[in-house]
Amino acid sequence: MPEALHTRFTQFLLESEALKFGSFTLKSGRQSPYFINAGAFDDGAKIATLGEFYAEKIQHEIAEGRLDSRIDTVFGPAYKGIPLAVSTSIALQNRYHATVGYTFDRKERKDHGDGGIMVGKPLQDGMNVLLVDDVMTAGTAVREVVPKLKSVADVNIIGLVLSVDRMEKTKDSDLSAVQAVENEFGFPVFAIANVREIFAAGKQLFGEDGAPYVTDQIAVAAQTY
Ligand code: OMP
Repeated sequence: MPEALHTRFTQFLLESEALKFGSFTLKSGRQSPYFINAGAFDDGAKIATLGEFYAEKIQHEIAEGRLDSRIDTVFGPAYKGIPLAVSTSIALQNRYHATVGYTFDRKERKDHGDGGIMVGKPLQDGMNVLLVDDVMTAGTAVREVVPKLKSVADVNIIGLVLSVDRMEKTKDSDLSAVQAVENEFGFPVFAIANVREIFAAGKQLFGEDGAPYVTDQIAVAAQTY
């Protein structure tokens, strides 16, 4: 039987050194003993593999009936979402013969040429848009980008696919940030892996005594969810 998607993804995160242990200050100001850096997928081989993980997750969720099979464009918020949207649309084409667009936003409005705030497949009313992003902690990034998309066209956002769900709780409820976003916007959020799966797979890959430093770090990091 092939290894589970999240186990293969954990191996890829570790090999690419995208999963780091130490002391990190997050965007939200929280401290964390681990950090997922999507910037580590910095060559053609890694970004192509990353796109294949996204495409596999998307196909799986479509097959399970949790995600609409009609995707008009994959949207990745600037900047880190740009290579995600592009590599995912390439992988959907190459692996699954599914032709979908890719779209991303400009951080600053351009006032010459086409003058738009979006690049790639133009957004139009009624289009099915699938969001992709790297990591969700508090959901700040997605809350910024949804109104931006809606200001351009009345698109249907059919879901959000992340690399990693850090499974962090919101400040004022028992919900995780992912659950809060699902409730707030009414679309499903999927992650190729969540931290619980990553740390479980990490232990399995390293063995209990194979790499004490890593397993100790995993134990500390696991206390955050
Ligand atoms: P939210 O927008 O609050 O959900 O935070 C997620 C963003 O924080 C990501 O898009 C990254 O820019 C950054 N981040 C990581 O990349 N990896 C992490 O492990 C944690 C964060 C973070 O700062 O929370």
